[in-house]
Amino acid sequence: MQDATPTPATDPDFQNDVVRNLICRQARYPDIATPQDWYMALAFTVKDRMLESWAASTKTYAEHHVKVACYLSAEFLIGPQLGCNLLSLGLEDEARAAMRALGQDLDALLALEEEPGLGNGGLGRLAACYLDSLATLEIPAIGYGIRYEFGIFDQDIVDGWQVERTDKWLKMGTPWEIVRPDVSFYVCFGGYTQMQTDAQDRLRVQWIPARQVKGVAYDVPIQGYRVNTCNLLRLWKSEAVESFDFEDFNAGDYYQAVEEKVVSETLSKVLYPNDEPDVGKRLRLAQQYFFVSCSLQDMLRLIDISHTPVAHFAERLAVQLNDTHPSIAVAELMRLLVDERQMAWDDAWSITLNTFAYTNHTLLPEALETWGLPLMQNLLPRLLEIIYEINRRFLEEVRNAFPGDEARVARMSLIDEQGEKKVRMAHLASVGSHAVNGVAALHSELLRQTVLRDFADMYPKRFLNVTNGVTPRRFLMLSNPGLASLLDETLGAGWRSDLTRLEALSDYADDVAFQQDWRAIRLNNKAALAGRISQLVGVRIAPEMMFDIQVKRIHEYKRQHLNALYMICLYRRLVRHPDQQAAPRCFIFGGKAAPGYWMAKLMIRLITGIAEVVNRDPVIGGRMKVVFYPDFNVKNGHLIYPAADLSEQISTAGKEASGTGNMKFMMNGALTIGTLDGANVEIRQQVGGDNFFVFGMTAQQVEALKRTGYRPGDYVQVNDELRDAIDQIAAGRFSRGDKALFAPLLDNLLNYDPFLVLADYADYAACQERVSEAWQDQRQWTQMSILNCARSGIFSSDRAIGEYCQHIWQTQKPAPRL
Ligand code: HBZ
Repeated sequence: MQDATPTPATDPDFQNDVVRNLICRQARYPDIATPQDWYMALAFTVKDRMLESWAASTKTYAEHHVKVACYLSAEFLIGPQLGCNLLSLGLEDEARAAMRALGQDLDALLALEEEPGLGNGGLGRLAACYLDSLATLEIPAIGYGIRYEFGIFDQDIVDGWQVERTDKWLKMGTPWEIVRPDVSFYVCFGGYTQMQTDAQDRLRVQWIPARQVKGVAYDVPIQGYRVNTCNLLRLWKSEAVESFDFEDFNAGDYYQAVEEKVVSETLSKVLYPNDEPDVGKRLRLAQQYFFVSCSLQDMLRLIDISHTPVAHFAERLAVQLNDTHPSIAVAELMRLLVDERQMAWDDAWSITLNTFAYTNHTLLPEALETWGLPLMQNLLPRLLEIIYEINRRFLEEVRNAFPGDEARVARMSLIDEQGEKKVRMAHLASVGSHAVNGVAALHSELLRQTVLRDFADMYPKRFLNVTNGVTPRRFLMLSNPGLASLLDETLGAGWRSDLTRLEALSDYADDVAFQQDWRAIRLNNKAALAGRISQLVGVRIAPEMMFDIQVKRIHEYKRQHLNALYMICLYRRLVRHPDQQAAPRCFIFGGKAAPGYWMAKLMIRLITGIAEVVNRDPVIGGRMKVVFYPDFNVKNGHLIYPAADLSEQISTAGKEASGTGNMKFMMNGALTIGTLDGANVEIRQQVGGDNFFVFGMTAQQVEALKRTGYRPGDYVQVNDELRDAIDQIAAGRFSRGDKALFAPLLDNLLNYDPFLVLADYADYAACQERVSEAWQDQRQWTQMSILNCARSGIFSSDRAIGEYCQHIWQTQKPAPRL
């Protein structure tokens, strides 16, 4: 059976267009063109095709008066674009042939592409997956964000340590954006407010800013997969409002003008590289307000040009707040409606509430964003007034609903009055949104029970769950073409537009011939990764080993050090038993540490230290290897996910909101070793307990243990192997004899261990033994691998976006015109 996926007709002009673009847009002729020139020419050719599709979409949206979903996010980690766009347009073969005819290798050109690293990790990547699904499902949508000149830093590993290098993704220019000087808005900062009477003699507040910055739109087209729909990601670049006034400048004014230009342009200069908020960073708040204000002004512009009365704003636009980073939008929309459009407060509030919805991505108390009042007052004085007014009305509502409960009022207030006073952004987002969601079932439940409990009490219907999803275009079709073809041959192409159809694979799970094909593809993927690792870090790995992979940001709650402790145990066992051959394993890590997060950097150093010892130990031979893969990013992910046998998802239960790497691995046939945390819980439900290696305390047990007093040292006392591993670290075994190096890490573990690494250790190690045993039976393992892929369908971002559209945004694909 073969389902037909719509593939565009062949494109006879393709090759000519590449040459034309080389000459007219790159200003090069073929004989002297560099691979970079060819890449640009090819990318322009592809982008032009997308813009045709974009024009068709825009026309359809305008004619249908559709509701548009706006996704507001400080981060969009979109990854390399060329491969995905070729895939979506169905032009891969065409492009390959055209480039071959021009003497170029498509894969070499793809490898040249610099990815826009406009995000830190899961949250930014999720936003990118959602844009992909919105376009593919043909939902009218715009992503709004910041065009950082410098994205997330590039990571080098030097002498075992992380070294950050500036990400200059724009140095060769990017072919994917369209600058729109005509779409630009002014954003105010600082100054003061005053009362003023308007034309109708009504009192209005006027904000007299100290300075203004201009935001200019840079659009990145987002092509849907094999559909004639292309949406936009609109990123704002900051610019100085005025260029120099040469007529009457004097030296002093000139330098003042230059300085203002520099300050204004700084706003969109650099992405903050932390996956937790930067406490009190003025520039960060300015960035947030800058992109939010530009985006909302742009939405009002769209409302105006479609001749829709502003009163109908919420019927035409649904705005999703990706975490609290854009949550100042609640106050900004009120300002735009009340101050600039002279709307009554209650009417404006009703629009605001119906427009916004808020997604929370973390329960960690230290990660909940707050802004000190002095900073808010100084940078955004009018916004702070509006927040006070929202709060005054809101607390009145709380007092009415819970008379006499002043403790509750204090807990729920938008202003934290303890210590230095702060605005609680999660409260602002929850009060100003009609829907609040967590990103996995467990996380949404814990959100209701813990950080937003009072809000869930007050507005129970507002709270819902939308489990995350990832795009199968990038993370299966593009990065695992071998597997994708096998799926096509076996199931037809229907799975490409409906990933739940992978379920039909279950029938083949113990089919010997199919298993052989499955293993051959996986071995091929593993050989490719091994080749790359050998080039990058000089470690040679046999593709037949078990590839045990943990790639994600480095964080104590994600517990890379739990994995490290187990590696040491295993290493010590192999040293003691030189003849033991069982389950040769290669442990592969990747991920960036926030530059100021010392403990995370030390965790990297521990892993590289273990690698140094294990990989050079002749007694170990090929039985175990350890690799830290530098600079884990979206591009490197393409090679890594399809090559994993085992996916490590080992965060402390209750701490990882969802995880999305877990889904990418599963989709590619990796088995998971994981705690009952985030979306692991649902992954396990889907694949069944027999096909998932679960270990560790539950979120409830974690809380109970903390309540009763956790003593990490006790766990070391009763576990010889664990004690030995810790002793080895302390003795400088993995730090070239330096006994002091890891002391802070060990002290923290032995005396505090906030993420219960030691409490979960024994169960983790026992679970790893079950993994090794399971690996011995390759038929059984392959069967589990197939079942993991088969049951990954619901973790497609298409499913997640379907839920947002249905339950939160009330948006849909425009019906075809008759
Ligand atoms: O969002 C992640 C969660 O940790 C992960 O569990 C979830 O799957 C994913 C998508 O929902 N959170 C982040 O990635 N958070 C950040 O990157 C971040 C960035 C800047 C901040 C705070 C958090 O200021």
